[in-house]
Amino acid sequence: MDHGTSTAVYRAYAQAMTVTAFRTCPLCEATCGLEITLDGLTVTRVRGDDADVFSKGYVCPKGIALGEFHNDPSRLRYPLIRGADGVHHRATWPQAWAEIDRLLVPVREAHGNSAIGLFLGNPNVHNSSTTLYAPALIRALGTRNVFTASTVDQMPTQVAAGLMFGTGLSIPIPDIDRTDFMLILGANPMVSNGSLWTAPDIPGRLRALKARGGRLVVVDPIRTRTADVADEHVRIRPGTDAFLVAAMARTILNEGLASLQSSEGHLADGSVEEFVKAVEPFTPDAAAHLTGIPAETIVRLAREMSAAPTAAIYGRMGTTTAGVAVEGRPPQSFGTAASWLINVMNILTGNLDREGGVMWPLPAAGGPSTSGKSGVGHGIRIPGAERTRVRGLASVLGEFPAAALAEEIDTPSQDGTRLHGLITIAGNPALSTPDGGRLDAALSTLDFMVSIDAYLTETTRHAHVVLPAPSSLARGHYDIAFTNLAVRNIAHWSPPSVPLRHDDHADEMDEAEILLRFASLAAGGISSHESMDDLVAMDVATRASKSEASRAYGRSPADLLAAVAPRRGVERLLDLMIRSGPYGDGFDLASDGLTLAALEAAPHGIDLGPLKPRLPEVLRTPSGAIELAPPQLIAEAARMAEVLQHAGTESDGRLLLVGRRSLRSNNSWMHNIPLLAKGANHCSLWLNPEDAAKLGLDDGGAAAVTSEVASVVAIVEITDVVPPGVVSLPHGWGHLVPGTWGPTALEQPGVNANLLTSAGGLDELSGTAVLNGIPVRVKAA
Ligand SMILES: Nc1nc2c(c(=O)[nH]1)N[C@H]1C(S)=C(S)[C@@H](COP(=O)(O)OP(=O)(O)OC[C@H]3O[C@@H](n4cnc5c(=O)[nH]c(N)nc54)[C@H](O)[C@@H]3O)O[C@H]1N2
Ligand SMILES: Nc1nc2c(c(=O)[nH]1)N[C@H]1C(S)=C(S)[C@@H](COP(=O)(O)OP(=O)(O)OC[C@H]3O[C@@H](n4cnc5c(=O)[nH]c(N)nc54)[C@H](O)[C@@H]3O)O[C@H]1N2
Ligand code: SF4
Ligand SMILES: [Mo]
Repeated sequence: MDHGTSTAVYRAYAQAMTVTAFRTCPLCEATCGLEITLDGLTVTRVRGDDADVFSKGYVCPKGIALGEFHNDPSRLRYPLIRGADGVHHRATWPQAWAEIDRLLVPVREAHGNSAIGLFLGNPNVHNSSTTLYAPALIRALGTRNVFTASTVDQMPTQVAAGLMFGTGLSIPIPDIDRTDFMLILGANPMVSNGSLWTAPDIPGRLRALKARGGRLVVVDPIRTRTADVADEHVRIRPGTDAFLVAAMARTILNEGLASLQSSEGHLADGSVEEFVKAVEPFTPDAAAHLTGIPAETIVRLAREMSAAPTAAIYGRMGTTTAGVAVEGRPPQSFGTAASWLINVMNILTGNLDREGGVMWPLPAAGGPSTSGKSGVGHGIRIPGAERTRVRGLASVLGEFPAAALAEEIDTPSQDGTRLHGLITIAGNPALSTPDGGRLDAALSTLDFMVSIDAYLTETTRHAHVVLPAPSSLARGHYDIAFTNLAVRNIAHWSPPSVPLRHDDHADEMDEAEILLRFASLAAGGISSHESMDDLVAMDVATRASKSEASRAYGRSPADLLAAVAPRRGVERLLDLMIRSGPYGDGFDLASDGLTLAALEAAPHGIDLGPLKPRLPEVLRTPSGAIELAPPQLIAEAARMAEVLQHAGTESDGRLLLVGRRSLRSNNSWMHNIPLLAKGANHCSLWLNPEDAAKLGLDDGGAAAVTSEVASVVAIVEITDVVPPGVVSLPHGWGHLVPGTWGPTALEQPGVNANLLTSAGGLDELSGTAVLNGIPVRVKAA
C-alpha cells in the first residue's frame, strides 16, 4: 500500500501548530457537538461546541474524555498477528491480509461460507465508515451468521415498530421539548443521555419540561438520577412493565378515555376491537399483583396521561431486556410486547404523531421510512426466514440472537456446519452478551478469528489477526442512524479532524478502507477495494433512483454518480444519500436543497427544524395502516395472560439482579481513560440496607453473587436507591486479562455481570436476551 502522500500529510500535520476542530461526539446517541483543540496530533482540550445547532455547548464527562481516548498510548495503532506463543505481535498490513487469507480460505473450503460469523458491536452505529461498508463485507463473505449488539439491547422496540408502522427504524420519539407529561419506563437518561431518543442535554430538556409546568414520572426498580429529578418515582418489580402498560391501556379503554386524534383514520380495520379483547385480562388489580405497583397508582397514571394536553410514554433498556420469573420458571421476557403496548398507549391517548407527543423525525440522509413508496411498504417479516442451527431460533431483521453465538460455535454437529470462524467489529461480546464465560471459552477454539477494534480486549485477544480501528477523530462522521431518532431534524457532517498516522509507532487505515479491502479479499480478490467501493456507490445510486419517495426517483444511477464525482468512499455515499433525501437538491445545482457541500460549509451543523407530523406518509406497512393488533403481538398478550394466571410473586430468598450505567463509563470500554477511571469503584454491588443486615454484609465487604449460570465476587455498596429484594451490578467490567486494554483499566477490573446472565430465556419475537431481573443468591465471600 502506498503511504507516500499520506505520510507527508501526516508529518506536516504532526509539526503543525494549535488547531481547533468541530465534530459530533461519537460516544453516545446524544450526538453533541464538540470543540477540539489539537496541538499537532495531540488533543489538548475538548469542550462542548457552543455554536452547535443541536447541543448548544452541552457536553458530558465522556465527551470531554474523547481527547484522552485519542491520545491513549494503549490504543491499537497497527495490525497484530497472534504468534504460536499466543502473544500478539506487530505486523504490516500486507502481512495481516496474507494471514487472514491463509486462515480464511481453508475454513470456507471445508465448511462453507456460513461457517464464518460476524459480531457487530455498539460503536458501529456511531461510525459512518462501518455503517456504510460493513454490509459489503457481509455480502462478500456470503454468510447468514450475523450477530449484533441489537439483541442485547433495542431489538424489541425495533420489532414492535416494524410490525406496527412498517420498518425497524420507524420508532416514534418523545417530543421532549413540547410535551406536558413524560412517563419514562426502564431508562435512566440523566446518565445514559438518552437512547432511541437522540436529544443532547437531557438534563436541560427535563429541567425545561418542569419549568413550563410539565410533569415527569419515572418507573424503575431503582431510584436513579432520573427518578431523583422526577416529580414521581414509581418502583416496579423487574420484568413486568408490559403488564403495567397493558393495565394502563385497558383503563383508558374501559373508562372511555381513548381519543385517537392524529391516528384517527389510520388504524387498521378492526384492530382496536382486537386490542380491546387482548388486554381484557390485565385488570389493574392483576397487574398490581405482578408489578408491585398499587392498582390506584396504575389507574391514576393512565388517567393523568390521558388528561394531559400532550403526553409521551417512553421505555428503554429496563423494558426491552428484563425478565420475570414466575413459579420457578426461568425469567421470561416480554420486551417486544412492552414496546408494542407503549406505542399503543401513545396512540390511545392521542399522542402519536402530534407535537408534544411522540413523533417521527425526517432524516436528511434518508432512512427506511423515507425510501420506497410513501405510505405503504413490505413491512417486516417476524419471525424471520432463517433459523439458528442449534436452538432453531428465528432470525430477526436479518440477524441472529447474540445469545446464540456461543452455542453456534461450541456445539458439535454431524455435518460440520457449526461456526468455525468469527469476525468482530467494534464489539466485546465476551463481556456484553449473556453467559460470557461460555462464549469466552468458545472463542478460544475458533480456527479463524479477526477483530477490528481500538484495543486488545477480552474478545479481541482471541483473534488471530487484530486490525486497528483508528481514533474516531481521524474519520469523517455523519449520524446516519441517529438522525432517524432525533428530537429535532438536523444534519451535521464532521470531516476528519486529524490525518491517519503513519510513523514508527503507527500505521493506520480508515475503517471504510479496511472493510473494502477485507471484502475484496473475501470475494477472492476478483475486484480491488476501489472497484468494491464503486459497486457500493452504484448500489446506493440505484436504490435512490428506484425509490419513489426519493428526490432522485427515475433518474439514471450513472447520472447521480457523475453528479457526486470526484468524491469517493463515505463522502460519495453521503452526498448521494443527502441529495436524494427529503431535503436534498435532487442533484439539481439550481436548487437550494441540501448537499454534502452545504454541510461542509456548516461546521456547527444545519438545523432543519422541529419534528412535524408524518402520518400517513411515514407508514411502510403492507396495509398502509397502523397495525394496532399484529397477530404476533396478540399472541404475546395471550402468553402474558397465561403468566398472569400463574403469577406467584413470593420470593424464594433470591434477589433480583438488574444492571446500571455510569456517567463515566461506556459499556465495556473507555475504562483505560484516567479522566473517567478516577474516583469510586464503578463496579460495586448495590444492596439495600435491609438485605445487607439480613445477609450480614458490610459496606465495602465482598459478596458472592450466584445465579443459575455462575458465581462472581463483588464489592458491596449499601444504598437505599435499590429496594429490598433487588441488587444492581453494571455490565462491561471484568478486565482481568494481562496485556489487554491498558494499565488504568486493569487497575480497576471490576467483575463481568454477564457471567451471571443466561443465554436461555429470550424475548422470542426479537431474540433479545434477558439481562435484568436475574434471580441470584448473595452471601458473604
Ligand atoms: N448485563 C448487561 N449486558 C449488556 C447491557 C446491559 O445493560 N446489561 N447492555 C447491552 C448494550 S445496550 C449494548 S449496546 C452492548 C454493548 O456491547 P458491545 O457492542 O459488544 O461492545 P462495547 O462494550 O460497546 O465495546 C465496543 C468495542 O468497540 C471498540 N471500539 C470503540 N470505538 C471503535 C471504533 O471506532 N471502531 C472499532 N472498530 N472499534 C471500536 C472498543 O474498543 C470495544 O472493544 O452491551 C450489552 N450488554
Ligand atoms: N454514560 C453512559 N451512557 C450510555 C451508556 C453507558 O454505558 N454509559 N450506554 C449507552 C447504551 S449502549 C445504551 S443502550 C443506553 C441505554 O440507555 P438507558 O436505557 O437509559 O440506560 P440504563 O441505565 O440501561 O437504564 C435502564 C434502567 O432500567 C432499570 N430497570 C431494570 N430492570 C427494569 C424493569 O424491569 N423495569 C423497569 N421499568 N426498569 C428496569 C434500571 O434500573 C435502569 O435504571 O445508554 C447509552 N448511554
Ligand atoms: S452526552 Fe453523549 S454525545 Fe454528548 S458528550 Fe456525552 S458521550 Fe458525547
Ligand atoms: Mo446499547
